[in-house]
Order: sequence, then structure tokens, then C-alpha cells
Amino acid sequence: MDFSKMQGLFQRYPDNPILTPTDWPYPANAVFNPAATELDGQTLLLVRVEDMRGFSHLTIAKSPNGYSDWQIEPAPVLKPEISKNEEQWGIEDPRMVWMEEKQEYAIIYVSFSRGGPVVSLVMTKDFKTFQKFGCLLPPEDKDASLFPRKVHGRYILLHRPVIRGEAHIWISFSPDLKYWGEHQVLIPARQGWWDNSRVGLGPPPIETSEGWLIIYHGVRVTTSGSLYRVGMALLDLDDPCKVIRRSNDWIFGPKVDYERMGDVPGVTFPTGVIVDKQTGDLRMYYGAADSTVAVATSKIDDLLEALKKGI
Ligand code: BMA
Repeated sequence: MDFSKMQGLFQRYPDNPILTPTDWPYPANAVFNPAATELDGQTLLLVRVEDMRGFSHLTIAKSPNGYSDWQIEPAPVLKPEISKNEEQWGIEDPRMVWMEEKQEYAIIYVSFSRGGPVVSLVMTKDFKTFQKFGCLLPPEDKDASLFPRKVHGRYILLHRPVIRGEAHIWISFSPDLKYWGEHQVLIPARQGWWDNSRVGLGPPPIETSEGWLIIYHGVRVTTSGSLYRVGMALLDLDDPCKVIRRSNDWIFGPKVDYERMGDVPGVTFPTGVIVDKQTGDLRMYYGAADSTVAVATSKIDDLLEALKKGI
């Protein structure tokens, strides 16, 4: 294991974790796995908050610089609605993209139907009013995001169904965000590797000059629990079914106390990313040990270069 390579690609913010339950304006057990975007010059995180029943909802936290001075809204912005079949036990782990074509944010979160976890779509223009579209595909499914734009006139979804106990990242297509098809495995779990037990999409796909950059989590189940580490892959811009490259090594993983200690030790779970288009600077927001929110930085060029070199 080459630790220098691993630590070189992402730098943890020294004042991590940036958000903890003690910052919260109301009782919360854990705050983690946030979606991220920029709005009116501020960083907006849609944070998963687990309440004291063990159910999750989403609350907005905003910062002028993406690292500090967080303003946390006094109440949840999205709560599970018990009247909805698919929202019986909370809503979790959002990913969001700005859809230029629709001039709306598309947020996909995990919600729990009696049949198991499903991925549900909600759209908003302003984070004040939301339109819920319900679940997209049958259970069991998690870790989903839309691409930020259509490719060849179709919407594209990455998601992680569990079929016969196997948990791979799949790609699916839709003409209208309602009917999905042409499902296929895109990034499989790799037998024997660090990502052998399960893989799932991290933040939404990032469009770069060389392809769609995918940051994903990979799980290895060990005798003392599951290790959630982070890998990456590059998809063809024109045909995202083609995986051009995939990292051999994990590029980020639980190392420091707040990642190794918490409700679920040994978890780094990225769900949000913000890229500065001018500089290529990237901020990756992740849940640490299913307890707090942390941020680590990198550069798009460094990630692409590492993939090219065959990390
Ligand atoms: C996954 C999801 C995440 C969680 C992770 C680690 O299956 O449920 O919400 O962060 O496990 O416990």
C-alpha cells in the first residue's frame, strides 16, 4: 500500500469535522452523508440528519466558503411523509445535480418502502418548494444520482440495486425521468479486492474534458465490521456505458479518529462534490463514521492524471 500516493490525492480540511450533531439547532443523533451545491455564492449542503428514533430527514446548512461559518436551518427542509408508501422509515443519503436544461435541481435520496430501500426523485428550483416524483425503480436500490445533463437526448441514472446479494453500480436510461430501461452493470464489485463486498456511487458524475469522473465507495466486510473506502472511474463522455479507466487502489479511506470512531466505525462515505470550473479545485463532502460531515480537497487534473498513470 502506497500511503503517500493515497494521502496525496485528497487533503482533509484541518478543522474537520465541519458539522456535528452538537452544532444542530435541535436534537440529532448524527449528521452525515450530505448532498452539495452552490447557491447565490454560498455552499449549500443538504445534510442527512438522524433523529433519536433512528429515522433520517434532510436539513440545509449554508456556508460562505464551504468550510466554516455554517448556518443551519432551524427545521428540516425535507421530511419522510408517512402517507407515501416509499417513505415509511426516513429519507437518507441525497445526491443532487443542477439540471441546466430544466433549470432545476434534481435530488435523489434513499427512502424506505415496506419492500426495502428505493431511490426517490425530488425536484426544486429554490430549496423552498419541492416536487416529489416518488421512487424510480423497485427495491432494493440505493446510491443514485442523475447525470447533470441528457446524453443523446436521454436522462441517465447511476444506481446500486442489490440482485442475488450482489451490489454493483448500474446505469439506466430514460426519455422522461419516469420510465427507465436499458439497465446494465457499469462498475462491478471486484472479487478479492478492497471493493469486493459492495460498490455504490458517491457524489454525482463530474463532467471533465476527458470523461465523466465517477467517485464511488467500495466496501470490504471484515471480521470487525465493514470498511468504506473511495475509488474512482472515468466514463466516456459520449457513451457513459464505456468505462475508460478505473482505479486499482482506493484513493481515500478511514484514517483519522473521526472516520474511525462513531456510530459506524471505518466509514468514509462521499455524497457531495463542488468543483471550481476555473481552477479545477474540488471539494468532496463525506459522512465520517455515520456521525459527522467532513470535507477533503483535491484537483480534477490530479485525479485524472492519477487514473491515467494507473493508480
Ligand atoms: C450504507 C448506507 C449509508 C451508510 C453506510 C455506512 O449502506 O446505509 O447511509 O453511511 O452504509 O454505514
